[in-house]
This record gives sequence, C-alpha cells and structure tokens, in this order.
Amino acid sequence: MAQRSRVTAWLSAALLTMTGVGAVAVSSAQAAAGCKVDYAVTNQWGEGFGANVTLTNLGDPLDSWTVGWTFPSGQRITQAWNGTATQSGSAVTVRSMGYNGSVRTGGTASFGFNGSWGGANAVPTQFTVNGVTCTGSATATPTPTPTPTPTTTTTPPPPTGTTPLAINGQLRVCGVNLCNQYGKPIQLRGVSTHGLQWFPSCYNTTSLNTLATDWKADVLRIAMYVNEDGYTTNPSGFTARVNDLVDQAESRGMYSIIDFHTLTPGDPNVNLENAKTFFRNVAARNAAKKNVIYEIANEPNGVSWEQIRTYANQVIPIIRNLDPDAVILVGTRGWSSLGVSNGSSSAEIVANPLSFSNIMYTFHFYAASHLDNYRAEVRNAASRLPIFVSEWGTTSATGGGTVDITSSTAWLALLDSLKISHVNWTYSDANESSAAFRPGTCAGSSYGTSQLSQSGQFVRSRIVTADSFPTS
Ligand code: IDC
Repeated sequence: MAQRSRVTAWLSAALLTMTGVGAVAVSSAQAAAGCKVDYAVTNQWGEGFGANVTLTNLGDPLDSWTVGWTFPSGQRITQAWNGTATQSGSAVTVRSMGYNGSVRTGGTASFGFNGSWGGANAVPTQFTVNGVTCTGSATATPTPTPTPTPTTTTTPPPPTGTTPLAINGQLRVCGVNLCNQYGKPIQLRGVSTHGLQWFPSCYNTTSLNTLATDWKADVLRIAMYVNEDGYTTNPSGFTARVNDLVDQAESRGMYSIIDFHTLTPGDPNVNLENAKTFFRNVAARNAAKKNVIYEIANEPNGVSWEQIRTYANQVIPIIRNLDPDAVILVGTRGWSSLGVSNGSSSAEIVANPLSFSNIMYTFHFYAASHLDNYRAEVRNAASRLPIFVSEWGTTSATGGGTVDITSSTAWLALLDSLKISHVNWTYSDANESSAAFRPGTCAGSSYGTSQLSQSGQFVRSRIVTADSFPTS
C-alpha cells in the first residue's frame, strides 16, 4: 500500500513537472521525484559489450526502481546482473532486485549488463527512473566495432613441432568440446601444481622437464591460491611467479592454466577486485601466447549459480578485452561439482548459461569421495555444456586417505570417452596421498619414477600414453 501511494505520487510529480529533469521541489506530502543516470560502456569485444549503469536518487526515498531507456536500433541486452532486464523492440527496462531496490535520497544503485551491438555502437541518450526522465550521462569508450569479417576459413599450416602446443596451437571451444587450431576436438591430460606458496621448490627446471618429457603432459595448471597465504599476501610476487610458470610451460610445449585458486571464502565475489587486478595483469602480459587458459575461480562453494554468474560477467570481459581468443574456464557451484555437492545440478547452468562464447565450465572430483551419482551428472551434462576437469584426485576430497584406483579408472574411462580434458591434483611432494611424489622429493634433484607415490604412478601411467591430436 505504501509502495502504491508512492508510485502514484511519483507519477503525479512527473506529470506536474512535464520536463521531469532534475530534482523537483514539491511541497506538502507529495513525494519529490528526480534522478540521474550514468551509463558507461566499460568493455567491448567483437560483437558485444558490457555496461554499468548507476542511478542516483535525487528525489524522495525509493523502495524499488525501474530504469528505462531506448537502445539505438539493433542493440540487445544479452544478460543483466543486479537487476532484471526486459526488452521490447528497442525499449529496455531494468527492475531492481529485492536487495537493491531501496535507495535513500542522494543514494545510488547500480546494475550491469552485457549486450550485443547489432551493428550500432552508439549509446542511449535519455533515461527514466520509475517513469521520470532523468539528468545524467552516457559514455562509451568504444571504437566502432569492426563488423566480423566473414571468415575465409584458412586452414592453418601443418604443425612444425611435435609438442602438444606445437600441434594444437590456439585452442577454442567448439560445441561442447575443446578444439585445436584445426577445429578438431582434443583432450588435454595434465597436472596441477600444489599451492605455489607452500611448494615453491617443486617447480623448477628438472621437475618441469620431467613433466614435459617423461610424463608427456599436455598441460600444467598453475594453482595460485588467493587466500590461504597466497595472492593477497604478495600480489605482484605471485603474479610474477604465475607468469614465469606460463613461460616455463610454453618453452616445453605445454599449455598452462592460470588458476585463480579461490577456496575460502567460497563466494568469488569477495575477491572480485583482486580478480580484476590479477586478470588485467596476466591477460595483458600473456595475450600473444597460445598456451594460456584462464580459470577465473577454482571452487565456488556456498553460493548460488547466480552469484557465480555475477562474478564471471565482470571478470570475463576484462580477460576478453585483452586476450580475446583465449579459452576461459568458469568454476561451478559446490566446489566445482556442477552444483551436486551443494544439492543442485547442472540443470541450473543449462537453463541459465553464461552468454560468452569460448568458455568451459569446470568439474572437479576426488575419486574416493565422488562416485556414480557424480559420474552420472557429468555424463548428463557433457552433451549440453563444455566441461573441463581442471582438478581431480585419486583420493578423498581432503586430498588424503585411500587412493581409489577403481573409481579413478572409472572416472578416466568416462572422461576419455567424452574427450574431456583432465588435470590431476597434485604434481608435488605434499605429505598427503594425492601428491604424485613422495615427501622430500622436491628437496632433491630427481623426479624419476622411483620417487612416485602410489597416486603418482597411476596418474603418470594415464598421462604418458600417446595423445590423439587430429590435424586434419
Ligand atoms: C588442499 C591441499 C591441502 C591444503 C588444502 C588447503 O591438498 O594440502 O591444506 O587444500 O585448504 C580441492 C581444492 C584444493 C584442495 C584439494 C584437496 O581445490 O585446494 O587442496 N581439494 O583437499 N577441492 C577438492 C579437494
């Protein structure tokens, strides 16, 4: 009821002023209406763009808001966050969510969205809030979007080397698969570092040579913990270490995954600003390389898919802007279990996927903890979503306990049959059964097979076999 009378008061204030511009001084009990809207295109890539919109309430307090504008013809919102967008023709309205509808006088509320240019890269010029025309500004950083050149499919020349990187070149997602430069589906098999903060001595010339030439690994995941004494304790130091390992992998013909290893807290939005800074740096620095895959959040947990989307929608455009062709991995709900470990499933992703191309969703499993119901979920999701297993262990989810060879074998059979790439936790000498090397190995100079743990022997045996990388 209170809401209703406020809306009525709003409308009458708007009608009274006719122009509706700026704050409206109204006497008596009438609500004053006034607003300012700032609309900024913050990112753009190919045929799309991202924008942030902030409204400032110059009138009486609001319980909820609806921002409206008319797009230059052709533009469309593909998805919004912190607001519910609807579009009819070129008329757009974005409504507040339950949590950000209330705005005090002088207060602000913001939302963001991604859109497609549809050939028109101008910005809208007039905005309304709850029907009242606002003052405000619209800014666009963009240069005109080049119309995508019709791809004259140039077949890349045959590979000049024999490493995974030399053969496959720049990767991209095609359908639900990871494909190589020839557009053929491939599976990458490799390992993850342990926390760089805890095992700095495990990643050196000898261990990385062993990984590339003795294990014949295709990919090294660089697990950069964010909290847990990681990135936040020394951002520039960890960024430099990650970049160095990207180079080390590249020089040995391996792919690298830059893993922003969020774990606790489980909501990646808590580290949004850290993620933006980190990915701005690593994407700018590594843009020209073909061996980089970005993983924007290791294991979201205790958060909704919607919250993960909000995070992804802000981090992915930053990477895309700087390194447009790189494959990007997105963590899923429930410690990257496609939701299962938080009582959900991949259905919520299928129903509401991210709108970016060239992305994959991650799935993590620990063979002794995650059994048939998880395998069924992967089997079910794999025909609908591009999936990348960026972390798996032969053990329980603690990283310790029994090495479950039976379950690990069942898992790898499934992943092989679906051509899903997989990365084992961990290529380290941690004193836990998931580590590939016996404790003390990294203090020595040999990473040979006599140093392998039970898990390491199994994992190596499953990575060392010949790859199948089609080139035509
Ligand atoms: C574990 C490490 C362990 C470390 C712990 C920190 O193996 O040594 O003390 O993190 O919290 C994950 C995470 C990964 C975990 C791993 C094993 O991505 O960081 O590493 N795991 O528990 N998800 C499921 C299992």
